[in-house]
Amino acid sequence: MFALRPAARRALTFSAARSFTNASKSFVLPDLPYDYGALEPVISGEIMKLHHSAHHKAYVNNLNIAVEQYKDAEAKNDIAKMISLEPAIRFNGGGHVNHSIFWTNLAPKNQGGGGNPEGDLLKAIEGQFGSVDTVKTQLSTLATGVQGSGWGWLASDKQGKLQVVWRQNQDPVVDLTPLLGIDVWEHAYYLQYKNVRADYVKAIWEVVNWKNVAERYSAAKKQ
Ligand code: MN3
Repeated sequence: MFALRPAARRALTFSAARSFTNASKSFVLPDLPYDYGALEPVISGEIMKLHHSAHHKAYVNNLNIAVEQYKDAEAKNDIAKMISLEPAIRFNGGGHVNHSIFWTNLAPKNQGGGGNPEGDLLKAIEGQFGSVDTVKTQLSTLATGVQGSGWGWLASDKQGKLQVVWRQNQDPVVDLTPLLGIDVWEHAYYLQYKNVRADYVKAIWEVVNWKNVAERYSAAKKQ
């Protein structure tokens, strides 16, 4: 893209090019890096299809609507309207960010899902938690215990210190770099695991893509 001075860019934004500018910035549902049924028997194809094509898609659609309305309110200096849109941006934006990470955190067993981390991530886990099993247990316990809807995360600070944290609803992890998320909203497991969230959380380790988690860990330390 060509560079414009801020004033010129603003002028372009509010000119005839506006619809083009906004359209080019819309958030898009990412493709899954595997088929809907590829994580079976751990996560059913029916769950994956609904989760991706209906739930995640709705977050993306509603995020785009809210951001569009926010831009209009900003153009009118309508601060009250801008503030009123923040919860929708937080919820749908968080949903989009969280699920975009989640899909890549998982992989079919024949594409690297399951097993154990290697390299720097393995060293960090062993140094800080003692063993991979310990971090799995801590994250599983935390995620299983989230009241209502939310996420459990393995996250890192910029020094590479790992933390196991949870977030309510679709609140994204923003004070740390999220590495591995476990979605414990009922839509993520109920069709298959019914009310037994603990069984879903226990099984999901069989399809964790540790290579993706390790890449996120390396990137977190370079920020
Ligand atoms: Mn979900």
